[in-house]
Amino acid sequence: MALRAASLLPATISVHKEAKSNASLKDTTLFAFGHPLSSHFSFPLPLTQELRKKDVPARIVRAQTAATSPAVDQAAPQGKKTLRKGNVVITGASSGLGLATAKALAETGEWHVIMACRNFLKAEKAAKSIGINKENCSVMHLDLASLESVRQFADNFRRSGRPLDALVCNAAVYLPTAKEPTYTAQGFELSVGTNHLGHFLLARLLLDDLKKSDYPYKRLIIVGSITGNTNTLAGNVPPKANLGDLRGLAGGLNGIQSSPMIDGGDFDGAKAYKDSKVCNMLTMQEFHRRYHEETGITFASLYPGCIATTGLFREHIPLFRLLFPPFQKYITKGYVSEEEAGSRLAQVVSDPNLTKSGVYWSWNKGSESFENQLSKEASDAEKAKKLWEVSEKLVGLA
Ligand code: LMG
Ligand code: NDP
Ligand code: PMR
Repeated sequence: MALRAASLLPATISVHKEAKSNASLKDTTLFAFGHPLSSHFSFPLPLTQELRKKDVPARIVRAQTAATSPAVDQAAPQGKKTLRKGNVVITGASSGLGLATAKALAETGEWHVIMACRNFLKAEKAAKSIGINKENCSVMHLDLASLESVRQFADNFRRSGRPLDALVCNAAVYLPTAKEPTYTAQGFELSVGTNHLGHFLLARLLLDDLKKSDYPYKRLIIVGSITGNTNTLAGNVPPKANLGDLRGLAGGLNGIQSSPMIDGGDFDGAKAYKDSKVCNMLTMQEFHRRYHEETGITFASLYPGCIATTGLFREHIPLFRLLFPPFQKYITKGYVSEEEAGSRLAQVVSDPNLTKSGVYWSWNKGSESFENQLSKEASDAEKAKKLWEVSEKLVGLA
């Protein structure tokens, strides 16, 4: 119900309905329904704020002013040139990593975060409870398990008139205990349908918006994972990711004419999730090969660490949910808090130094980010191309 009601709500609403003043209300009234999308340059930019430097987490490197960029607000006080607020869309920002990243970026005062969520009210409440400033955030409805909803989101976003400077494909579902597959609105197995195909369409539709951005750096980040990489211990815990020759995907993943699994095998929810993460990492690289040079957009993926406490494990058995965090904390030492993982992803979005494209970032405990090696399959350029072409057909782009 909440979901249906949410989809009827305006495309952009500031987090707290009672908001009365300042940028968020202004953004809403100015940018909401049917605002003609003209040039970004003539569009009223989100307000430049006095930046609260002391609140910025140490790991998020502050954006530098680019004196000649049209994204620089020339009218800043005392002749200081200040970068305008960036606009970042984060999918699945209603919990876990997405929410923590939204908070990390919003509290710099340099970003307006558009939380793209399937449960509008949950997202609003989450933003409020974690203390995200209402001026720096809005919620828009997006259900990645429906291609119609993805298209609607892209239209609504465009109508909001905001430039798009960064897109973070973060949302995911993990169904390790499901005995039978479940499906998206278009009949794709739910994990690959949501985590890969929904994001694939979203990113393709919003690519033009990213291209148009006048921000000094623009990025498309797709969250990956260690568990999709079979060159690691974690990636070797069965069932292992394996896309095979994509025959199940090519058949539509619908469990009727084709298998619900990408490789054509029997349904396994944990494998479907890991396969979807391989798709995420391959898609990022294929975007890079096709568009980086032409557009200057940075395409990147990352493994944020094992955030063993998030909602991702909600479908797992209670014993797993109880033991998994201490196992990761004390045995593998791969555990990170939601806050730490959020600051890592925020860094990939906003650090002016992380402009390298086609990269999969990782972190060692307490260290800087480093460029990590993907598994053979997750870096297979032929497979990435085939995945792109098959996915295009499934989402109606080819
Ligand atoms: C698959 O099984 C299912 O087939 C699939 O359907 C889906 O559910 C999928 O990924 C989800 O799992 C994977 C299965 C095979 O893995 C397991 O069964 C692992 C068991 C559960 C692991 C959860 C972590 C909880 C560990 C408990 C430890 C808690 C201790 C915390 C204490 C803190 C102390 C201060 O997996 C395998 O086949 C594993 C193969 C690799 C084995 C490598 C073994 C390395 C040993 C590492 C340490 C293991 C620790 C266990 C300690 C137990 C002590 C009680
Ligand atoms: P959570 O379950 O906490 O967050 C997932 C988010 O995705 C939620 O906001 C959820 O919405 C949203 N979502 C799910 N389905 C849809 C849909 N159909 N449409 C829109 N949004 C949807 O998990 P995490 O924060 O852990 O996961 C975030 C990302 O991090 C994922 O890409 C995951 O693969 C990745 N990751 C996580 C790791 C971990 O250890 N947790 C490790 C490595 C990578 P709702 O709140 O409504 O359920
Ligand atoms: Mg894994 C050695 C390190 C390590 C790391 C970093 C992870 C991350 N895991 C590691 C090891 C192990 N795990 C080992 C040795 C085992 C067997 C005991 C193990 C088991 C295990 C299970 C059953 N691990 C899991 C599960 C899950 O259900 C999680 C999963 O696969 O979700 C797809 C998971 C994870 N281990 C991780 C990470 C990051 C996850 C979950 C999240 C993800 O990839 O998105």
